Amino acid sequence: MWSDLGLNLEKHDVLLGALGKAYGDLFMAQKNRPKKMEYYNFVISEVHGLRVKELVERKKAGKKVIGAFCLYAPEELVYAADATMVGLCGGADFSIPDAEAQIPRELCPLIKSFYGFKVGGTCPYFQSCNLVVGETTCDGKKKVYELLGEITPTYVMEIPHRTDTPQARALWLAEMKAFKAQIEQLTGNVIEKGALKEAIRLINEKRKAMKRVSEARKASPVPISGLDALLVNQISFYDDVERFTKMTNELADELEERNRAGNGVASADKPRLMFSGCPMAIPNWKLHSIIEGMGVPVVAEESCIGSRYFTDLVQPKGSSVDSMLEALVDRYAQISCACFTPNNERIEKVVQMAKEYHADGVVYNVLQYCHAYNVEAVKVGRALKAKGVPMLKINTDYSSEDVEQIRTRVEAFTEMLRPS
Ligand code: BJ8
Repeated sequence: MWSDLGLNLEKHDVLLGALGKAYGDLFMAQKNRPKKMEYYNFVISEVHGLRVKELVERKKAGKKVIGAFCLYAPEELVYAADATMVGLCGGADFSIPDAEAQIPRELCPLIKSFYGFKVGGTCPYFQSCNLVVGETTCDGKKKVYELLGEITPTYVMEIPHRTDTPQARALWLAEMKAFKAQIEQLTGNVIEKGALKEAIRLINEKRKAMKRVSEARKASPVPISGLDALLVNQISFYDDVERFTKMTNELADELEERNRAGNGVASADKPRLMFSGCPMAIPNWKLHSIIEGMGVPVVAEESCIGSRYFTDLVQPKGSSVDSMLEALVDRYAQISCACFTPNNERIEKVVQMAKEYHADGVVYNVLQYCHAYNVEAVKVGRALKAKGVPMLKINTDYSSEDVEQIRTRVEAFTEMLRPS
């Protein structure tokens, strides 16, 4: 199967070895983990095994696999056409040298990581895709999609950078329709209203399950570590949707039970930190592992691999395809990525989340060269300060070189926080 996918087997083995070791060191060493995390352990152990086999089998049955790099790719349309979507954002340092051999070093690590996975032939998910869908969000991604288009079929959605004008709304609807047509052409399936309604239900249920897990983290003591919650969010981007939803609801049941019993993973006298900023694609566990390695729990992620993915649901107001497309636009326009301007909704959401999750402080993650999140940190920090919530901004990449420096800064930050 691996050679059929065109994988670089030698490099792929090195990657799997490193991933397995990091997972064992960081996740399996945690104390008092929820029992239902066993499922996610299993998914990771089979991350480049069973799940890829499922995708390959679907393809053999004539179905299509579509890769995406951003929350703005409307997955409901993909599932309505009986195709499967997988997230391809790169969170590994491992693939960056392959990227840097071809594209500038001065780029966000998330972009270099996914590009490196493709040119190095080391990601079976990338290799399984019939099409990848990019989007016009940040400049780095836009330009790299042009290069990606030279080596793999790539479709780019135009995402308006404002939501407050009728022109932006019209563009969004037109792009939604164009994407639908593209998916229909690729799959040979016309998206009918029944299938679209069912796909909306499917993805809404998945988001609701993830939201239940997130809600449970408002309790003190917190019933699940930030690392485990982050892992659940990371896995949501490539696992089978129905199975993932079922298992995540079971995890949420266990967390709610833990909360009733006061059974937590961190001492209630520790400060609670909220995470905000750039996404942490799998296997980027860097900041969470540093913070929680000090016994300080991370209780929420205001991030695309976090709240921005599951907070808003699609709410159809009618049953025609057109009205459901409108509902998709309504929902997708609510994702407050820093690539938007103005982006006051995000500032308000961060402040609101810090309050709801009883966060004593916010760690703000900027991936190197991500200007959008870096600049927006000014407004976020100001708004949090006005509510008495301190923020620590960390500018980092995927290397381990700055781990000790970050640890020292987080230590100093948490020492001045008082648990609420
Ligand atoms: S909706 S955050 S997934 S664009 S971190 S690549 S912005 S330079 S990942 Fe993103 Fe969609 Fe926005 Fe979310 Fe560019 Fe910044 Fe890198 Fe980023």
